Amino acid sequence: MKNAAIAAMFQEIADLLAIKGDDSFKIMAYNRAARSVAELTEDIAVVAAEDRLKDIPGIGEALAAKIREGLETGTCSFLEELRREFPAGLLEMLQVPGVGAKTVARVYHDLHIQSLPELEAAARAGRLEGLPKIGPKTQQNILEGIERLKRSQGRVPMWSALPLAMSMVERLNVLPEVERIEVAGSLRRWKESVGDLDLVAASRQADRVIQEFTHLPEVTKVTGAGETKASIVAVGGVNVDLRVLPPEDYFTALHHFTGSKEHNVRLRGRAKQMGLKINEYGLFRVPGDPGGGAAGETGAEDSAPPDGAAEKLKVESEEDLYRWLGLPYIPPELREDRGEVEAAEAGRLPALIEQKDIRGDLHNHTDWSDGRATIAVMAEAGRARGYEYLAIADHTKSLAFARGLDETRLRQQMKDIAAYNAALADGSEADGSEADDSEAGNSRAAGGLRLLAATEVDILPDGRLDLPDEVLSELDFVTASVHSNFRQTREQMTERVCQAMKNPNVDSIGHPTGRLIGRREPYEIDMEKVIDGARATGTFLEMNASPDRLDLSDRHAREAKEAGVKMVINTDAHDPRRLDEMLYGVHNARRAWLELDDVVNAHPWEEVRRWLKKA
Ligand code: DGT
Ligand code: CA
Ligand code: CA
Ligand code: ZN
Repeated sequence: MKNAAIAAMFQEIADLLAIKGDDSFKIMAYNRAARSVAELTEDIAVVAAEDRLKDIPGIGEALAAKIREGLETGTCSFLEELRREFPAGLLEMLQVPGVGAKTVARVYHDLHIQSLPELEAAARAGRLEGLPKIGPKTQQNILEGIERLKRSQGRVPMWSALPLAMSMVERLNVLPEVERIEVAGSLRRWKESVGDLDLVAASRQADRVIQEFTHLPEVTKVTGAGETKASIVAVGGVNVDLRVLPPEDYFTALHHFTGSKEHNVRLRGRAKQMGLKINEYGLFRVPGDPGGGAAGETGAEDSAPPDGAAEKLKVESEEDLYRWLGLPYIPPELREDRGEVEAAEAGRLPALIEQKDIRGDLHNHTDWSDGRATIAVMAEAGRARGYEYLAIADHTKSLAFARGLDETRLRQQMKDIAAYNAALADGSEADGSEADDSEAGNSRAAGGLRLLAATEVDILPDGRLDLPDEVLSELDFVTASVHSNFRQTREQMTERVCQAMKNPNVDSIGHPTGRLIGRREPYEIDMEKVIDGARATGTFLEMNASPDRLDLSDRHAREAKEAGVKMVINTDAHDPRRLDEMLYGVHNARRAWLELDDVVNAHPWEEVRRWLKKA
């Protein structure tokens, strides 16, 4: 029973309370606790043992007690009581995109529907549309949601798989029998969602490693355990495969199981033409068989260990493997067969953006709107990460539930920001050199963090902005985003965003498609037109780094790059810790082939300023 299990416990409580129609603040508190615990980088059992549970954001005495109960007993009595009130199938219905607690409560009370299959049957039979607030359109949306759920079933968002993978790797890595261990598969390629986790280990005692693996605390079920590989189901229902190899085979196996399958197929074809053979067992020179055979053209799988005639080549790193194939190293994020092999052959692989290149974050919230921290706390967090600049970009007034700022409050905030910058300039000892807990860019030359006066202005349904141009023109940086009327037609939504980009004060479009990975589809929008519009108007597009958004997606960002549009990688952080999500944004940008020149906030602010339309 560890972090993920405690988080799942709180999430289930929140969901059940919502179905029950309980107090919304209470529900929010459990939701927040679930998220906080899931994001915790420390082992929660350690935090509990050291009596530090209440340091976790959103955890007070009552929730701390439930965590302790969960750690001791594997559940908590409050959850067990709630579970007894409702059939288990109700939670399953909540997984359907677009189906919330209110709908579940209604179909349960009015139609006695208790499971997802029953919900689907009722919707198909048209039995939902008579219910209050459910018309034929809602019923249709529910059916589409069920279809979507079925399609995505089994895949989990990358951000929820990553901590699980890291924790398993850490636990196995301390074993004396384990010489190396790494995450492979789609997670190593930083894909936004993953089907299962693939771990690869080097050891001369595979049986010991398999034994430990199948007994990790994260394991809920062992689905297979052989001499060199094992599969388990982990908390949260994620499948994890482990392969253990002797050290001399480690890198070819790591490469093989990193994939993608399509990338591997391309490499196998190339190997074949060079008289080599590559598979999960290693890299071999095949005597007297240069370029022959059908597999050379198709790259078809040939995974049997080669016969004794083949000479096994020494591969001591992935670089070695690519070198044997006459190629420079191709980073995992590029291994999708999207032209990377051709680019490598031609010596034109992109020099991918790196986290250390990032100089600032241009979209962050504070407690002036729906953020959790003050301007000063966010500024300190930015400074600790070695940033040169940080934009305070709160919501605007039409987002009333987020306490969006009107003109008057925004002007007050601008004064506060100016005062912060002035104070910093006075006491200029407060430079970046104390950046202790920063992973990114702490090697950067000292110099105070500059706060930028910014906003995330709402794009209204008709394409106008939520604040007058007069005040927007006074800001350092303006991100414009859609937060309402997601169900407009494709034409309306495209026109809405293109209209906003024509405004000379709009520097960037925030989270351009509005998707939430695994939870909300992108709104209908013609990204090709948006990209054209961005180029024509000189507007940047955001690559929102929040791992449940990653919006633009890698594909759209690559298209934008090819069209000559610059992108901004922003965390959209609502609390200081979430500034660390820059990591996800950078890897997503790498999947989009982005280089230094493509990324606005990889440049000094003075340079960025010259790229703005109003410059
Ligand atoms: P996922 O799990 O769906 O997110 O995606 P991956 O890429 O992790 O796929 P997975 O777990 O099925 O396999 C891991 C890697 O193993 C994959 O990227 C390449 C390699 N692999 C798996 N099956 C095959 C195969 O049939 N042929 C080849 N060449 N490689 C394979
Ligand atoms: Ca996988
Ligand atoms: Ca797998
Ligand atoms: Zn937003």
